[in-house]
Amino acid sequence: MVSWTTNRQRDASPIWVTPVTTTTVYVDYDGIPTTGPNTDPAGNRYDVSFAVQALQSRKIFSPGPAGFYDHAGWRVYTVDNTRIALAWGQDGASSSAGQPTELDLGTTVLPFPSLVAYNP
Ligand SMILES: [Ca+2]
Repeated sequence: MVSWTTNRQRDASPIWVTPVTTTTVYVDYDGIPTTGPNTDPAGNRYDVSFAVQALQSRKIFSPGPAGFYDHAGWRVYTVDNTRIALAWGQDGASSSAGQPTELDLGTTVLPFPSLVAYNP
């Protein structure tokens, strides 16, 4: 009999972000710009931000809680029009050995620009 156990005490598959130029990357965990503890220069509410150097690969981990490391619905953005590339995938440095259900998956994150509308 095989016992399948997984270390669910950390986020083994973070979001990876790389900006074209040095910028601040903002993360809003629920994707709702009217909620969150902080306010960006554009007036949107967000959860955390990071200063990221040009072409640096920065990992962004889910805050949890343990066992529920979910990135669904996150909004990752800049406010200075800096283009960023995002991917989601396993981080070998944050993974555990012998974790059969800690899947080695990954994908690019497609950009969805915000709709800007106004009444002239
Ligand atoms: Ca929010």
